[in-house]
Amino acid sequence: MDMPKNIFKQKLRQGQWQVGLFVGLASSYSMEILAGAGFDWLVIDAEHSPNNPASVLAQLQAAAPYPVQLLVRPMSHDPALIKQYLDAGAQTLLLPLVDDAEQARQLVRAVRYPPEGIRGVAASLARAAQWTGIKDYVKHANAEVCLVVQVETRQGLENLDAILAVDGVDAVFIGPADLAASLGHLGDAGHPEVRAAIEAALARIAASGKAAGVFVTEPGLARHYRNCGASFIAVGGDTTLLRSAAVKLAGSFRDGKAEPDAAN
Ligand code: 3PY
Ligand code: MG
Repeated sequence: MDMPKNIFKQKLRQGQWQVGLFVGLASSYSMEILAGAGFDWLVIDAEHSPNNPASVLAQLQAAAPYPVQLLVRPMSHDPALIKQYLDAGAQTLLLPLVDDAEQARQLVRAVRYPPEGIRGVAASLARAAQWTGIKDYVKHANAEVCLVVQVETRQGLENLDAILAVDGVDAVFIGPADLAASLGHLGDAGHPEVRAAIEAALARIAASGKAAGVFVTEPGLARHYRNCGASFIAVGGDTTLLRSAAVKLAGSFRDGKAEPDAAN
């Protein structure tokens, strides 16, 4: 079997518009529903959600038959954890809270085999390598791995140009919730200062030739951020979709008004 191409990475390089969803329910069963829903990409969240390499593996397996690209967001920059997700078959990783170029360089090293990096080698134990079934997996792996770093703090914004200059960083994704908190506007990602910072960051990322991404839930804002330079966006999360649909349904069968959706 030949090395599977990383379609998400190819499309990032071509500047193609890709729409995705955060997946936090930590269930291979609901993952399969989402995998067939029509998104370009889904990111399995193991930063905030109760996921681990075993539960992420089950979700990667559930989504595999569907035409959707899978990303994994690890809880930390730990190279040992990164190695497990890559071996489980994640080709694209979304790393949270990348604040400076040195962190970005260490992440590039974590996702690559030597001599460019430090990823440990055990193709016989790796689903990604089809347990040696993929021809020359270890020789092709570095080229197919896609590294997306999240810039979502004041420090990250200050160091954005240096982060963008790191070879091996394929894209930068802005996290509005953490960025708002870091800029002194906890819980208010729509604050004008946060919006302005996101707009400026997207333009800088796009001007650098790397792909820019952002989390956004309003269609109008998605169009606006696309005009600012974003080429891939997350438009929500499975937890929020389930909750809002459930609250709406429950409310529609009561006399009183339905509980309003939470802001975050
Ligand atoms: C954030 O908003 O902080 C995220 O990490 C996801 O968008
Ligand atoms: Mg965040």
